[in-house]
Amino acid sequence: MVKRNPNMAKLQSGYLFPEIARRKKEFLARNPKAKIISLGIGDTTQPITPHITKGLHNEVSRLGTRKGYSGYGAEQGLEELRNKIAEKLYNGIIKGDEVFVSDGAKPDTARLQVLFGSNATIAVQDPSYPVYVDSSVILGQTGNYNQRKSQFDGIEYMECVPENNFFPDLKKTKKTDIIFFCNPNNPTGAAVNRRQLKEIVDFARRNKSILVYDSAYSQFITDKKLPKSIYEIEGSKEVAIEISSFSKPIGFTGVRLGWAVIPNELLFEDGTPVNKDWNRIATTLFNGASNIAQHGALNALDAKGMKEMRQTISYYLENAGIIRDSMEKLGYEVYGGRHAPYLWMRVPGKTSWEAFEEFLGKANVLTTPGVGFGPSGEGFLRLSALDHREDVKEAVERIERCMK
Ligand code: PGU
Repeated sequence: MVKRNPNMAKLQSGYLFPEIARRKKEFLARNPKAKIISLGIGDTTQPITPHITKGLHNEVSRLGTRKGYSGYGAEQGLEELRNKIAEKLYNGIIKGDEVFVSDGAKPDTARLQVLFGSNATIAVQDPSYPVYVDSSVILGQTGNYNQRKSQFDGIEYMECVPENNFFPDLKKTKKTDIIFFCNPNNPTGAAVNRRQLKEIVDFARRNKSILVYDSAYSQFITDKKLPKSIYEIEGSKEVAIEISSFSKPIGFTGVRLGWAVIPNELLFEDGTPVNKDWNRIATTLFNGASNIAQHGALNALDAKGMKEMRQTISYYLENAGIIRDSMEKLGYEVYGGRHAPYLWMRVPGKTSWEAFEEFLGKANVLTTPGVGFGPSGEGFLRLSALDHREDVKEAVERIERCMK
């Protein structure tokens, strides 16, 4: 028999979201009549808007014709889309040939870990999107799990809590090869200002680290003074990769489309351009994003599509406002929801999983336990606002009624 990859055994329980789905199923088996509303996984609910749908549709029709058919595309994505991302989403501060279109930010994270290899060391915000830590564990970068600290010994956890305004103390942060930094942050919803982002870039430059900046929620930033992209910060091109996604802003969670930006200036120690190796990884482990999805995105990035995108985002942010107002009325300490579709809420006197079970049991509302995002998330819940308005309203009504 084949020996199991020992790194798989180091992963703590199942991946967070399937674990939540499992608990939901268990609850429904015990309470078959319960009507659960999910403010749990950050999955979109609103239909893809008309102009973007048209982009998808037209490509499907073309594929059904002899003249319009296309097979494998460029692994890096359609040139037109790469240029349009650079122009419309980055105002030309990066170039099209630095954009690598993909099937999403999650698979790009996994491929980046393969690129960095098993000897790389990583730092993460604590709490953060669990994929950074879990992919690092799978690659064998992490050392052992420390039960007492609820941390992996080989990972640098940068505490981001209300007490430090969700911004890490970099004086206390050890040097690592890679720093994962998600802004606006999942799960806390916190968005950094320009000065803070410059601190992160300067820190990476001093330590000669690579910063992997996850901007999956950047389109939710409504304050024009706040930076959306890492490349708005001087000196970032020599240290930063940006990964991002069409999942949340245009409802492509199921369609699947994202991108990574790897600037030409970013080099490894021996002088090899990082994007040369990324190209090798992309051409070997990935066969290009779906041509249908890419044509949807082309429409999303013209004037009509961008307007639709803004409308979708406003809808979700209004949901976030409804949830925030209600939870504050109930006396909860609530963060986020202004530049991200997530609310981050303290649950005093309870563990995250206890609060998760209580919300599910009493109000039949599914949430995400904060501890699933890292040890500093203990004692918090994350609520997603990516839902139908009527479900959001009903969920908060139920919480107000049942959780007083
Ligand atoms: N990056 C961040 C920070 C995310 O929160 C998510 C999705 C992704 C990347 C994934 O983007 P794709 O482009 O769709 O691959 N986070 C959701 C969904 C859970 C999951 O497992 O991805 C969430 O609820 O946190």
